[in-house]
Amino acid sequence: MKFLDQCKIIIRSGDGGAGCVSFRREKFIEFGGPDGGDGGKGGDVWIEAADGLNTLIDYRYHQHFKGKTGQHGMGRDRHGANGEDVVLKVPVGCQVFDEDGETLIVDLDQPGARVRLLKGGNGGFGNTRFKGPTNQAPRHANPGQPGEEKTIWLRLKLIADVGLVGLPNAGKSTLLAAVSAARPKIADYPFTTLNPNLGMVDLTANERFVLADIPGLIEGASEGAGLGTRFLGHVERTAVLIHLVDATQDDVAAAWRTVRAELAAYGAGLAEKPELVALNKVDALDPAVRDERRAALAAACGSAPHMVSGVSGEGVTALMRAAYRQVRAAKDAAAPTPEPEAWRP
Ligand SMILES: Nc1nc2c(ncn2[C@@H]2O[C@H](COP(=O)(O)OP(=O)(O)OP(=O)(O)O)[C@@H](O)[C@H]2O)c(=O)[nH]1
Ligand SMILES: [Mg+2]
Repeated sequence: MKFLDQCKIIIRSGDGGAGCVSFRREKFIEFGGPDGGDGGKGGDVWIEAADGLNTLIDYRYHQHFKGKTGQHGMGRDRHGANGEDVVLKVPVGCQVFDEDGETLIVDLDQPGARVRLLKGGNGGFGNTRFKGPTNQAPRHANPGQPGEEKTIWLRLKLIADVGLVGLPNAGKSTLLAAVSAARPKIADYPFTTLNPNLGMVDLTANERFVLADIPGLIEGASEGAGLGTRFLGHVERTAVLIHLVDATQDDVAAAWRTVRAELAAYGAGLAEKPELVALNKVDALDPAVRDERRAALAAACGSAPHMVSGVSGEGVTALMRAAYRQVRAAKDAAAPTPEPEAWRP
């Protein structure tokens, strides 16, 4: 399935139905009086976060959504039927922005979250409603209220617990494939990954988290170089970033700094997020080079990097455990689990 994480759509709520002008006419009943019913309400436009969706591709070819018009009122005091609502189903993690692309209207970060974006127009009053002591036979009714129209942006920010960042070819996709059932494309050239990939990492039956692999970052990505930094939105909500540095390059410290600079330039709190630095592809180095590169990277980032290899599996479990600890800590901080009651006989 194609992946699409941003699109613009036009929504419109339904117009209200018009009220009716009608008079009661029956044999032997003189001056039957007004009996025009009200119009029905126009359909609303709702948006709902649905489980099981992971792209906005449905909105690529269908961009206009309109609530139905309410039915007009009818004689004999019959009310028009309300117009049907439209419900836009989007993946969990979708944000809705105003036409300017910046004003956040709603963030659908919980499955089942449902919000009304536009309200349908009210139906107009029929002439029965205008009956009064002075005007007992009103010959007018209200038209229905028109619906509203709006252009909105849908932007998907995937929900993952841990994000993988690094230069192109750092081995991010290889690592994701090593620890989860995901099968991302892996190849020996930069920008193999064009869209984010998610994988579920199962440490034990109840210790699991979602790992996101995103395209590589290069120097100047925040100014649009390479694939840019837009896909960093998919790791904005993670608890921790795993920063992979390819150990087979000469200057590992510079590689680390380049990616850090791009994270800082992107903003949105990515630079402040906990980071696990990992020197990857250590299987390809001889011990002397290995120690030298580890020292160079440690000096740059200020902590001992994890030594891992997505190919041989070395250090991978320890790295995933460390990531899981951060995920756990972040979850506990968000919603502290209540202390179990002490058991007393
Ligand atoms: N020796 C060795 N090679 C690796 C390791 N991990 C990845 N590679 C190789 O490095 C190359 C790039 O791997 P990918 O996993 O596609 O790298 P990526 O970071 O996802 O790259 P982009 O998607 O282009 O950003 C591939 O040829 C892999 O076989 C590793 O641990 N050891
Ligand atoms: Mg990749």
